[in-house]
Amino acid sequence: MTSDTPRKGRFITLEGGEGAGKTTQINRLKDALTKRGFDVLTTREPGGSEGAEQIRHLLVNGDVARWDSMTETLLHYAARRDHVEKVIRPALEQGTWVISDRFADSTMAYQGYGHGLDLTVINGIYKLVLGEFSTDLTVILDLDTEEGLKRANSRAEGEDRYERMDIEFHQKLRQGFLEIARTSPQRCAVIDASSDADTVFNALWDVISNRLSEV
Ligand code: Z5A
Repeated sequence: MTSDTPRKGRFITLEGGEGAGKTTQINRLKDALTKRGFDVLTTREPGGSEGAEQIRHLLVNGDVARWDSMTETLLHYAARRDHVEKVIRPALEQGTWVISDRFADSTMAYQGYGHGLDLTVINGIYKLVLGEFSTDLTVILDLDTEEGLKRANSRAEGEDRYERMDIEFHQKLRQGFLEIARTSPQRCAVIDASSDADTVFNALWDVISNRLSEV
């Protein structure tokens, strides 16, 4: 890359079960990267663009059994396509670092490992919708399922359709995230999220600075 080539942004995602602390850590990470001179955009899924936020409303509210796993996956991918094309890709092209609270690994964990939709079908939808687009780094915050639900319930927000799913479902998706990390070690890192927020952030920062050479 010559000095005239615009610097491309990096795409980082945080993943994990309910209440793992993603939002808390993303805010800290944004501050730390901004202090080092990076332009940082934080966003979330489902949502992150105007259209995707409208689809989010259909996904996080209402009856637990409102969608079958295929319909739910297609809704997440419709939202994701809009989010990537309207927000994430343009920001990366401007050199902005984008940090998203959840992305495609959540579909694999929740709709695949959790709800049992065939993993190869989900991979096929990914390729169809996003092609070769991928994260530069995905950090999975791993936390005991019951502790995560306790933390999430303490917020009482209302967008709780997933939180109301049974404990076995949440345990399956926790194992799903660990399996994703095991099969994609170059792209993913797992952090123990059970400690206090400062300790978790120190572990997150170690991963960011070890894996991304610009930091
Ligand atoms: N979903 C899906 O099924 N498929 C998909 O493809 C995608 C998503 C993209 C969106 O919810 C739902 O959509 C999600 C999966 C599904 N399931 N749910 N619910 P969301 O993203 O809006 O909600 P969430 O992912 O569960 O986020 P959350 O509950 O907001 O959790 P969090 O961001 O990981 O945690 P937090 O808000 O930072 O912290 C939660 C509480 O714990 C809060 O009171 C903190 O102050 C506290 N906290 C944070 N860190 C700590 C530590 N270290 N110790 C103690 N307490 C802490």
